[in-house]
Formats: sequence, C-alpha cells, structure tokens
Amino acid sequence: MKKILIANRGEIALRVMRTAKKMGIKTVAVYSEADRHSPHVRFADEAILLGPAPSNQSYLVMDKIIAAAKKTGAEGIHPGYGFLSENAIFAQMVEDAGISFIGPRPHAIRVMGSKLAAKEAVREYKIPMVPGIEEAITDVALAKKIAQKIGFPILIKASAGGGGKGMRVVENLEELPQQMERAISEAISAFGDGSVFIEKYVTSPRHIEIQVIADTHGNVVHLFERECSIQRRHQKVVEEAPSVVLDPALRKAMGEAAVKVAKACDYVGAGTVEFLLDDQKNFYFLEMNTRLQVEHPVTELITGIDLVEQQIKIARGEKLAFNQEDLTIKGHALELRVYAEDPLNNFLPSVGNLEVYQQPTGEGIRVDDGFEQGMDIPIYYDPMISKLITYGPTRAAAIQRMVEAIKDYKIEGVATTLTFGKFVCEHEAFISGDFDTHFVKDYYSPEKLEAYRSEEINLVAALGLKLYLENKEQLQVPNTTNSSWHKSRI
Ligand code: MV4
Repeated sequence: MKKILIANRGEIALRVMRTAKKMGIKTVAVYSEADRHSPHVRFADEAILLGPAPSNQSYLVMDKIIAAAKKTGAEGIHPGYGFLSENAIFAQMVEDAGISFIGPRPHAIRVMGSKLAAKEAVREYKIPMVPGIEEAITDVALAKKIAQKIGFPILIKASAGGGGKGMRVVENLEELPQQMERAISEAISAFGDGSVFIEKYVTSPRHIEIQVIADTHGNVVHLFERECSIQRRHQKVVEEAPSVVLDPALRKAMGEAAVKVAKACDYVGAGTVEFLLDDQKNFYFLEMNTRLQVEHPVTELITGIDLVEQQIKIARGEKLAFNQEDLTIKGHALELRVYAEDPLNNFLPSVGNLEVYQQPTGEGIRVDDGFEQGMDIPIYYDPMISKLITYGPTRAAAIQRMVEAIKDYKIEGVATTLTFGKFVCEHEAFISGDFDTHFVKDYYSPEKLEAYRSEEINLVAALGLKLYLENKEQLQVPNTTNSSWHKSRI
C-alpha cells in the first residue's frame, strides 16, 4: 500500500496521516468547502474537494469518496471515527471497488451494529451479559412478565444505534407501558428501527472498554482497558488507561472475554469491546465498536503501540508482530476531550474564531488537534477542538501533568471544556478513583465550577496576603515619590 485516502477531517485525519507518512505511505485528504484551509488538507500529499459543508453533501457521500480514491490511485481508505467508519455498506462498496478498507469486514460491522445481533453472535462464547432477553419485544403484557422475572429496575434498550437514544429506565410495573412506547418511538425516529429489548438495569456501573486488534490470519490480542466512566450525556469527557479498579486477574478475564467477542464476529483490525462493571466488580458485555476510537491515544501511551500503524499493517495482510505475552502496561495516561462548549451554560456549543490558540508542550504531553490560531470552528461538525493527553509513570503524575497542561493551554475566542476538565482532575472522587458513570451528574454544576474557580482566586489572594504578612518586617515599602523601589530588598 503506497497511497491511502483518509475519509475524515480534523484531528483524526491528521493523526492517521502522521502515521502514514512515518510508514512512507502517501496521503490523500478529502474536504468540504468549510474545510478548505484546514490543516488536514495542507498536511496531505493531495486533496480532493467533496462538496458543500454539510456532511451529507461531503464526508458522508460514499460515491464521491470512492471516486476520489480511484482518481488519485489510493489503494486503501481509512475512515477514522464517526462519518462512514461504521457503515457496512460503505465498507462493502470500498471492497467492491478493489480498494482496501482499513477496518473490519462488512460482516463484523453489520453484526456489531445491532445489539441483538451481537448478543446472538457471542451466545456460544459464554461472555457474561446483563440478565435480560435476546430478542426484540413489542408486546407489553410479555414485557411485564419478563420485567417481573428479572426484577426492577429494568432498562429498555434500542437494538440499533447508540448514544443512549431509545434507552429508558423503568422503576416499576406501572411505568412500563408508557416507557416502552417512548423507547420504541425514539428508536424509530432515531434509527428507523423500533426493535427494543429488556435488561436488568445496573444502577451504578463503571464503563470499561477493552482495545483489541486482530489480523487476517486469526491472531487476536487485547491491549488492556480504558476507563471511560467520566461522561456527560453519553459524551465521554475524561478517559484513562489503565483503570484503577482492575486487578491483574480481572484485567485478564475481561481481556479474554473481549478477544472472544472479536473472534465471534471474525473481527479484523482495531476494535473496542465495551463492558459495564458493577459495584461488585462483575463485568458484562455491552457492545463492540468496530472503529478506531477517539480515546485510542491513552492505550498507545501505556502500551507503546501505534494503533494506526497496526491497522495499516493488518490491512496489508501482515501478521501481528507480537502476541499477548509480549504486551505490558507501562505508566498511566489520561485524555481530556476539549470541546468548544460552555460548561457554565449547559455545555452549549460555542462556535466562533480561535483568536488565541496555543497548545501546551512538554514531557508527557500530547495534543491531537486539527485547528490553528485564527481559524473558525465550523458549526457543521462535532465541536471537539482537540484531545489533551498526558502520560506519567503513575496516575498521580499523569493527573498532575494534566492540570498543569490545562493551565498552559491558551484558548481565547470560544468557550471550552478546559476548566471543566480541571474541575474533574482536581475532584476528590476522581483522584481517589471512587467514581462511576454518574460522576458528572453527582458532582458537577455550573455553580460548583464557579465556586471552585473563585475558591482558586481566593487561595491565590490568601497566599499573597500570607507572604506579605510573613515578610513585611523585611519589606521596605517603596517610596513612590522618588521611585527607588528597585532598591528595596524582599
Ligand atoms: C446499561 C446501563 C445500565 N444497565 N445497561 C448507555 C449507552 C449504551 N451503550 C449502554 N448504556 C448503558 N447500558 C444496563 N443493563 C447503563 C448504561 C449507561 C452508560 C453506559 C456507559 C457509559 C455511560 C453510561 C451512562 C448512562 C447509562
């Protein structure tokens, strides 16, 4: 593979291109009219305009992307995340065009795109799953019977899609008919598929996911876990690796389960198996994401493995150059997603111009971004500005580096979630590791962020006063009339 097309934009397009260049592979960017001057266009060896800004006229138009690959002679297409990355039809079209899709086969994408199909696929592999049913249900009377058998609270879930859409917690029998109706209609309007099923509701879970990679020769390994419990409305905010709650035995058990899930769908490439972990440390398979994830850098930092390089080598048909025993965890990594959103105003998107944009630098700091000072943040796409990733020998060191890096990150012109990230990283519950998926709901409010910030200001003021009081004996108050202050001793 001498040339690949990257069917994406922003930080992930750049991230993929960097590795391609490192491997001596030429890169082709595609872009929309809104992204003409974006770094990913300039960084690529060639670039093809797809169309107007809205993604359904640019980054989602399969024919145009395949035509761009053919025109430029790209032998592979990397889909990044989002957009067409989990579209089985696109993966098939790429294959049919004689181009290599840098990702799994269409079959794996299709199976894992449906939660019910995924449950069925892993059935004979004895993967722990939350008590529940494995078929779609429409009959309320039957749903009531099942709910009583499982025990309340239950969760009604849509089989298609994700992001918490079509998901309803039901506390008792009386609520069930209405909640079921709502889940079905939400699933129909969001995914065009009203299939829902029932599970026992795990009330305070942690969200732990396992990175896997599989080659085309049947070799599958896992690259340990990422802890993704710190999220807000199904949007992850802070991710880390490893998780503070996994011991070696649990890590091994979850890793082995993830490898089985990958085998169950004949997985190829880099993928992520999601689990819930309850307060008794029981784990349950949720779903598999058949793409490179936003938070993949934390895994790269603790394993020393470039996941995009692995994806490309696998797409070229190469065998994995290591086995499970070769892989170890070294150090600790954190990722903060920096969004152009206002944490003081209900996380409303804050589009505008990046009047000042200066990334932090230093040992153990990685910034994956796709913007530069002076650029506008377009309204058409995800408002993520960058990913701030820190690494250290211990979790405490990685957290300390994150806090310092947030302070050194200068962004003006738009509101960002940087202050919110600092709030999280300095929160007692986060530092102690004692948190679950309800962290943001339990501990965050705009008032608390304001109070925390004024507390910081007060702290600085108090420190100044303390220093003054302790040193005033030696201090010589400058005489402003003859302005000889520089002679004073402090
Ligand atoms: C659950 C659950 C509790 N019990 N399933 C949310 C998105 C979807 N992928 C699965 N999700 C959940 N499934 C059972 N049986 C709680 C969640 C959940 C969640 C999961 C991971 C990360 C954040 C979450 C936030 C709220 C709910």
